[in-house]
Amino acid sequence: MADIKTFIWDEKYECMGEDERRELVGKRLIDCVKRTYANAPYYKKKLDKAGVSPDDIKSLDDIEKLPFTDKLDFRDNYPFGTLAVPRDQLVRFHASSGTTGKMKVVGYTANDVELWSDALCRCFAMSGMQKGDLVHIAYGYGLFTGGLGPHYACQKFGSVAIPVSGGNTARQIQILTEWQPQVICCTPTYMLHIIDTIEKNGMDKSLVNLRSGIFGAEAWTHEMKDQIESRIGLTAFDIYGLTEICGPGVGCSCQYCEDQIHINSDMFWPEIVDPETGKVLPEGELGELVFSSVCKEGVPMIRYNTHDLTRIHYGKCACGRTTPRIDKITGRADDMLIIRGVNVFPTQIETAVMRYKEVLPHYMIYVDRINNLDVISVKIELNPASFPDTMKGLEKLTKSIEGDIASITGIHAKVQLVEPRSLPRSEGKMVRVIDSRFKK
Ligand code: DLL
Repeated sequence: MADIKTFIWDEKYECMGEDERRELVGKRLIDCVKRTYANAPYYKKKLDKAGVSPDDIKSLDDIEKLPFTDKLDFRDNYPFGTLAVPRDQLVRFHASSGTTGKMKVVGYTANDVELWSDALCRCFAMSGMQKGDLVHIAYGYGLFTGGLGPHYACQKFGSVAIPVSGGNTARQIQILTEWQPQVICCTPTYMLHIIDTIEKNGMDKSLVNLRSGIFGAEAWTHEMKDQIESRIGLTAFDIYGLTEICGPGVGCSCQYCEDQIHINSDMFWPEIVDPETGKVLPEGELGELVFSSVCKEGVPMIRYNTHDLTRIHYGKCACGRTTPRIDKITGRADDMLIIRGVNVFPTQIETAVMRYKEVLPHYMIYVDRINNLDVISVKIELNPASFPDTMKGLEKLTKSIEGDIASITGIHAKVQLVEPRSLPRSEGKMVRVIDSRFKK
C-alpha cells in the first residue's frame, strides 16, 4: 500500500476512549429503543412478544436483552411498516433487493442523510481524500445507496463528485483518462473490468491518475486488492455498509489496517453473535455481524442481523482511531455453500484463483447435484499474456489450481480453464455462483 497522506475527520468520536464511547452509545440506544417502540408498531409488537420494556434498557450492558431484527422484518412490513417517523418527515427512500423478492425499503430523514454523510466523510478522510479532489462515482445511482450516498458526502467533505453511475465502460475510461479524477468509488469487480478494458484496448495506463479507490458492496479478497493496486497504480480501501443500516460508510479500512474495517461505532454499534445460539461472541471469534443504528430516525434498526460473517477487534489502531475493527467480510451466511457437508465461501476459491498469473481474476462457480452428490466446478479465464501453450502445461495448471482449492476449502472442485473474456462481467455487484441444486 502506497504511503498516502490521510487524516482523521472527527477526532472527538473516532478517537474517544472505549468507556466514554460505551456510555454515549448507551444513551443513544436508550433513546433509540424508546423512539422506535413508540412510533414503529412492528417494533412494539416484537418487544412486547419478547417481554421486554424500553425501561429495561438502562445502559449498553442491557443490549443483549433486546431481540434481533433482520430482513424478515422488512419483508413482513413491506414497504413502509418499518418507519419510525411520519412519512412527511422523510426526504428520501433507498432500497435493496431481498432474496425473498421483496425489497428492503429504508426511509431517510434530513438528519439521517446528514449522519450518513458524516459517516462517509470519516471514510473519505481515512482513504486519503483531499478537499478539492475529483471523485469519480461509478456505483449505480438510484435506489442503490452506492451512488447518492458518496455523492452527497462529497459536498460535505469539500470534494467534487463526478456522478458517472455504473455502466458505459468506454465513457468511464474517457473520464478517467481525460478528467483525471484522484479518487474512484465502485465495486472491486467493476474496477477490474475497467482495468481489463483499458489493457485490452492498448491504452496508456499512465493517463489514469487515481490516488485511491474506495471499493465495496461485495466480498473481495486481499489478493484482489493487490492485483487492482498493482495494475492501475492506486491505493485501494475497503468500504462496508448496507442499506438497512444507512448504506456505504458503516465502516472503512485505513492505511494501517488494510484487511480490517473501522466501524463508526458511535453511530452503528456492532456485535458479533454465534449464528446458532445468538449469543454475543468475544473479540476475535468468527460470527454474524449485528448492528444497532442508534442515531437513525427514519428506520432505526436495533440489533439487526446482517448475516455477514467476520470477527471484531478492539484497541487503538496505528492510525490513532479507537473505533472497533472488523476483519474483511468472508461473505454472507447465505453466500456460504454447503458442499457435501463442507462449508465453502466463494472468497476462498478466489484466494486460490488469484495465486496464479496464468489466469485472470474472472471466475464463475457452478454447483449441481448429480446422483444425489453435490458437485462443484469452477470456470476460470486464461490470461492471454501468460497462459501455458501446451496441453500438458494446461493440465498441470488445472491440477495445481484444483490442489490449492482443495487445500483451502477441503473439497474437490473441477477446474475448467476457459477463453479470456468468455465469462460474464458486472458493472455492479458480481454474481459468481450458479447453484442449480435446488432448482430442479
Ligand atoms: O452494498 C452498500 C454499499 C455500497 C457498500 C457501496 C459499499 C459500497 P446493499 O446493497 O444493501 O448495500 O448490500 C449490503 O453487501 O450486507 C454485505 O453482504 C455486502 N457488502 C457491502 N460492502 C461490503 C464489503 C451496499 N466492503 C451487503 N465487503 C452487505 C464485503 C460487502 N461485503
